[in-house]
Amino acid sequence: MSELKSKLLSRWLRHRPDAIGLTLDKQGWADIDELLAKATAAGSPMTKEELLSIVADNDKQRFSVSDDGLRIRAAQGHSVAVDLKLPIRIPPPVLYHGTVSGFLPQIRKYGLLPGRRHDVHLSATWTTAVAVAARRGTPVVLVVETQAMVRDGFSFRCSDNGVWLTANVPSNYLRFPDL
Ligand code: HQG
Repeated sequence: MSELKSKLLSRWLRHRPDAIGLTLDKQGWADIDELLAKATAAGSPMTKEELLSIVADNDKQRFSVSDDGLRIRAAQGHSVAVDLKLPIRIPPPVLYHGTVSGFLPQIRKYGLLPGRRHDVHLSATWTTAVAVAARRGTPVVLVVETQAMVRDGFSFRCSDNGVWLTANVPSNYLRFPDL
């Protein structure tokens, strides 16, 4: 049950706040009481206790609650127009991107593109990249030469839950496995 509710929260806070008549502020925050009232009115009732336990138990810490406890937002993964105002940070010298072999011809040609999300999502560890890729099929992990990208002026941000974000990764910064 809370799995389903967690998916609904992701949907409302990343992609479809309008599905329950919710408005996010420019930085992606929703008022918690308003969200609960609108979810209930839209036929998907959720209590504050349920919401807070979804936030606390979420396997990937997908949600952040504001310091005053009044607001909630998704840590990353939005398709709606928000600016999380995450600070620019220097990433580790390499990061990883998990994908599947069917996408490789396009990635070799165009590099990593954000698609419908705001940014390309990169993982700090090989293991995490494998898990991201496994959602789609047999994992293929690309190594991203972030040190060279920083040198060349690309900027990176890191979400509250440790996902590294950048606008795009041209293929010359990618190391492809020998398949
Ligand atoms: C691929 C989950 C063709 C890319 C995960 C990926 C992550 C291209 C797919 C987060 C391409 C996009 C993000 C290009 C990239 N041509 N395909 N030029 N460039 N791709 O879901 O990185 O559960 O938008 O390799 O754990 O898979 O939502 O991105 O396979 O953190 O919290 O296009 O989503 O987190 O897929 O996953 P996605 P992603 P949550």
